[in-house]
Amino acid sequence: GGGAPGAGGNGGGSDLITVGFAQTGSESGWRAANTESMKKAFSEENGFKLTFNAADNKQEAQISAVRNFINQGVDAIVIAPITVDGWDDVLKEAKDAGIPVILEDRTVSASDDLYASWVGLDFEQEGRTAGEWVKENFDGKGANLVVLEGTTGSSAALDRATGFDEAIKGTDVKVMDSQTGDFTRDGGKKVMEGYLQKYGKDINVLFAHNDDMGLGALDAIKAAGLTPGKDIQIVTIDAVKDGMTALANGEFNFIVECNPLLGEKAAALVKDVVDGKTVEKRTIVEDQSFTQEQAAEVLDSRPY
Ligand code: GYE
Repeated sequence: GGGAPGAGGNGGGSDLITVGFAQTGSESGWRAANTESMKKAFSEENGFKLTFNAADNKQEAQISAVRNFINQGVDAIVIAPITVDGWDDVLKEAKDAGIPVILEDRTVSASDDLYASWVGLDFEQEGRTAGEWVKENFDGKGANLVVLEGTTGSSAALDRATGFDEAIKGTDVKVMDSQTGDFTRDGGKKVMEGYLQKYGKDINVLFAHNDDMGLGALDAIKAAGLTPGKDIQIVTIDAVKDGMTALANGEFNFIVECNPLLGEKAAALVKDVVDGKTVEKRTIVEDQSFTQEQAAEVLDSRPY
């Protein structure tokens, strides 16, 4: 926790907007890029005094971080909610305290009058794009697919699964198994080891809800004597540097982008809300997708 900068010779900071940011944790490369983007945008130079908290992927820790921000009486709270459910009470507490809440990245199931605004990505569309790639490349060939799901109960995992399942519906792509790897490399590796033990060489496609789990799975696949990208084709989501490198090297086959650079948009929303301006309830940031050839072309110019 902590991280609030000290008085930096700018008059004690009374003119700065105080913001508490409750981040999920540090589970992935995407998260590292998102945290950096947020810290940069919520800098003193830009008129903010940020208190950063990372909850190590634990919902209770994240909720208590938000409660601490309410008790501190910050001007605004930003949350990247780990899971969709469980937010009603603490969001009501913030509302009663007159502290506006801006969500970034993932969504919540709570009523949208409990927060001022959300900025993030269309996770369902990301899943659909991944599923359409699988459909195009495997329908009619009888694919045996396994899934590495993101954090259970997170909107990113739930919506990606919905979009993906919709896209492969009615095809002869068989989903052999689907388990959570918690969006981490380690989780992806462990779950993939289990899949390989159980299904062996029958697996020929892997859909990982993020790059990091796909990268962890690469270790398991190689250890099993198989060639990733060939024996098992791999589609992931995020397009962080390590994922794009694996794609350019032929170890991944397709990546759907998920843009982590949400800091500036979140900071602009906070500023407007604190100034009493009306803001959009939802802001969706556009994503692209990449083949192996496209990854090789753009790799050097990727900012994260
Ligand atoms: O895809 C994953 C991260 O919520 C969009 O969380 C985010 C996801 C991202 O851990 O890498």
